[in-house]
Amino acid sequence: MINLFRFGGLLALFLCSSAYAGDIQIQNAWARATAPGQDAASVDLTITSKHAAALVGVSSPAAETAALHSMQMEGGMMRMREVASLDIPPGKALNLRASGHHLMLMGLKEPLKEGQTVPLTLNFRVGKMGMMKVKTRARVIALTAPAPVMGNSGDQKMNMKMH
Ligand SMILES: [Cu+2]
Repeated sequence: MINLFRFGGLLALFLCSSAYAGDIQIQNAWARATAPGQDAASVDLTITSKHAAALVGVSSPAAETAALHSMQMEGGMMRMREVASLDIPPGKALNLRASGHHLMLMGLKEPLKEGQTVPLTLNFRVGKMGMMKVKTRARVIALTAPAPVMGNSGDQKMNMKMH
């Protein structure tokens, strides 16, 4: 039995050995402060992955549950629904909001206040290399603030990678 367990451990290590934490970058994660009585919040962020990957899960100690949502207009109403995974193309910055997605935090343990940060753990499946967890923090902006956009330097980087 002990030998079997050991073999399993080595195998897992081998499968993960070609993906590194720095291969997936999360930038500009933010959420709005919650209004009184609001116990859910949506989070936007930008993901850049060196390898083809898929975002397959999210969690936060600040909320009972967290999920990846898509937003679509249906019959004149904006509807959101949970999606199981989101493909991240290699080497391109993918902004959740621009792609019609957001992370949804549900059952917030405390209201979100401007200036706080919210810890998030994103789970990715990276090609055949297995699962990878990436931690980030979303900054909380004022309820009425406009959506932050990537700075000029970030945009230039994005363009260079796309050509
Ligand atoms: Cu949502």
